[in-house]
Amino acid sequence: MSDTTTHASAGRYVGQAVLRKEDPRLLTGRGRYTDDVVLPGMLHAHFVRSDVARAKIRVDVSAARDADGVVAVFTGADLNDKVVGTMYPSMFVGAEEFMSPMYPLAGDDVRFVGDPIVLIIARSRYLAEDAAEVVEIDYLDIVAPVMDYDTALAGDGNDVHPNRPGNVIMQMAVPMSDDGRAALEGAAHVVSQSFVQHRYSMVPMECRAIVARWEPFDERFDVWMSSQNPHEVRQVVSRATGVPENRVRVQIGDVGGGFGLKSFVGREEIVVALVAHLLGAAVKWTEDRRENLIASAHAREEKCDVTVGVDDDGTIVAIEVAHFDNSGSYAMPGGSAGPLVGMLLTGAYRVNHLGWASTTVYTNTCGSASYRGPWMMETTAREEMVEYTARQLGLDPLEFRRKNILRLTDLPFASPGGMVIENVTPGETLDQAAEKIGYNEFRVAQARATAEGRYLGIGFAVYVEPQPGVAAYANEPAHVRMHPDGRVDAFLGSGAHGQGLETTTAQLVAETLGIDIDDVTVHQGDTESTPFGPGTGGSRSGPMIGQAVTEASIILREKVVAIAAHLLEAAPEDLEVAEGVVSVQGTPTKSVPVQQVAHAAYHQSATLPPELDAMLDVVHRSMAPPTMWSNATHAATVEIDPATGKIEILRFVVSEDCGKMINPNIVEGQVHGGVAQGIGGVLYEHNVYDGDGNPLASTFMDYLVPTAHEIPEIETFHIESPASTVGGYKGVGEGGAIGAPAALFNAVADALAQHGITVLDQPLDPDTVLRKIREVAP
Ligand code: MCN
Repeated sequence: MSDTTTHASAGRYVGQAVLRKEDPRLLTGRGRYTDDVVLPGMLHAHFVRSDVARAKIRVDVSAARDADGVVAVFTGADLNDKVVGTMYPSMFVGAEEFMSPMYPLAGDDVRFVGDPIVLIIARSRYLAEDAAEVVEIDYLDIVAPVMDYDTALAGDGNDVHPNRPGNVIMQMAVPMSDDGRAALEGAAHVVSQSFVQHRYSMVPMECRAIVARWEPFDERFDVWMSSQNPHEVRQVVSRATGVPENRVRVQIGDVGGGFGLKSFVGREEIVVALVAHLLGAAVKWTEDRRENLIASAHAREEKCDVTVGVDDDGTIVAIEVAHFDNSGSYAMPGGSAGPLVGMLLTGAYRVNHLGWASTTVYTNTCGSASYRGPWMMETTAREEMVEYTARQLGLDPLEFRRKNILRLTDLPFASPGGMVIENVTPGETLDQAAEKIGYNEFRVAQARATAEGRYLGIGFAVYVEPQPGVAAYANEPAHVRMHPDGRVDAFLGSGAHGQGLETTTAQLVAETLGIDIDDVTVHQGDTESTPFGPGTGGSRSGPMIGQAVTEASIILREKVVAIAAHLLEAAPEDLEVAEGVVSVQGTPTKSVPVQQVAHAAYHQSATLPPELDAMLDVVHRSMAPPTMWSNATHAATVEIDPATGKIEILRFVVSEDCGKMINPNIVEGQVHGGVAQGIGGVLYEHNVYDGDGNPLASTFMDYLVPTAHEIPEIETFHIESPASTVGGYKGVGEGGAIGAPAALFNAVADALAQHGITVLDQPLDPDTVLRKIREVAP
């Protein structure tokens, strides 16, 4: 269900629910994923991984080297000194000492179950896995792993990495100002509580995968990889192997979901490229599901201790938070969003004082990576705290939010986290979500149900989300080319991972150029033909690719119009382009098809005035504002079965504002996908470990990803307040995963609170919920 009635400005394509161009290919099984790449003589890689979380190791690979079909076997001793430059992502080169250590394979010791120890290269994956059986690994000095914040921060020399003493990856703080401290301490009510979020992960359909081929005689590196960022892959491969960037070509093809996991180049992928270079061969590695669940990357294991000061009239005067992030043994960049959790903690509220501290620790677990809205703990902690505080103070949570929420009239708002929030509609989406979910009616029904011993609850979450416009994200390229037949190619610097950029880009180009959408082909993910770009991440392709493609198309349209003006002997300003024809406004008979203009540009250049720029090829770099914001309110209602602890989601409503929608279908698909991941996170998914550091969820039998059956209908509503970017588009891709967890958690907490039960932790599996219920109603 959706309500997209606010499409006053919808064009022929932009704003329309155009069917996705990529779907016929994907839905008929004709997508081309990395594992589909098969090269002559291609070798296969298999990693032998640690079964122990923390130990010294002694490795004997002699039998494996002699095994059938084995071409080479590498240990850390063979490989770790072969990295020519660095394995770190471009944005962290030079800052390696502040990041997790990064090297190809385990050396003398292992740091988590799944740590890659040996790489076997064989003629087939089966032979490589057979050879793994005869690799001998002795685990010596097995010691208790560091698993949690307290052990990690105990300061007793119990270090996960000897060269990272104290187990702290990152520690930052902006303490409360004196004024803020006075406001907090002087508030009529001060409420403190801790909220935790458990470890869950991205789980793409296609696990990580790479095919790397080094041609020593051509000095050419070809890499096919499942990635969100082809140009970054090229840089990383170049730095790690020493092959110059212009000798490396990266192609990403179709990507079966990235969700942040594929933003950066992982350790195993770099190892495969390194080994392909050393062997002068083509090598393929496709991560299997077990590897993906235990050793690719995890996310979300975080804790926030929050204190809120509230005046008697319900005004929030100050918030203080201590944030802790368990980022495992080898955190990928982005796996620790600590500072952003602190800076964003006041979120969509008119709060003037904030103090925050954030500590990210190493543990003997799988490292973390960015996951759709990597900083979303700020929303989880804040929104759970808002409802908890309301309950403590006897306030209605909706009215408490309304008292403090930012509305259009409050903007721009200089947040105490140091950001300027603008072009957002938190109050407006809150009102819309409350109305659509029928808040008042639900409260009446809930009171009746509670009296009957039923467990009904309603919860909200409101967030504002920044889209980055700094560092590598400060600009975005677009290359638009019109061919002699009038058809157009658009080349993007990004690498789509499933979010529909082929369609939305074609919509923008066709709309701006006034041509048919079927005459536009979008190219991305090949470093040889596309302009350098920062890849897909941070929900910025709506605003930034949207802007870049529109600007490039405007420049191209101006060229087309200038040539048409010459052909029609008219003034350019009198011309318009629509439906593939350039015509004089008001005199449609005086016209020339775009195709004829393009033909003239290429084939009649001698007859065109020399000052006319007839090169129908526009390479454009578009500058981003420092930050762009989008926002949404999520609302959920649930009923809990007190006999089993099972949670049924009755309704899930999203009121979102991603500015003007390029494609409402795609926007809603993005919201639905993110919400499904949020629901999975709260109710089903858990990368759980035992106390010895053994991962207990290593198959889909134990790691429960929700299916369509578990996901309710998601009712999506829109408010379209434009951004300051050209086109006014704002990001939407991550929002579902940011807002859904807290809204669902709050609904469950509300249902339990009606019966005097408090819940503060996730996951909310039936066992946990039932135990809570039995504590008060045995
Ligand atoms: N869009 C639109 N109108 C807007 C804004 C966006 O039509 N006003 C469209 C865009 O053109 C794009 C899609 O919506 O096709 C998402 O755009 P945007 O919000 O800008 O997000 P990105 O394209 O930058 O995608 C990144 C974001 C992130 S960070 C993750 S992680 C993510 C995601 O979106 N992972 C995904 N969506 C995913 N969707 C799929 N299918 N698979 C993933 O791995």
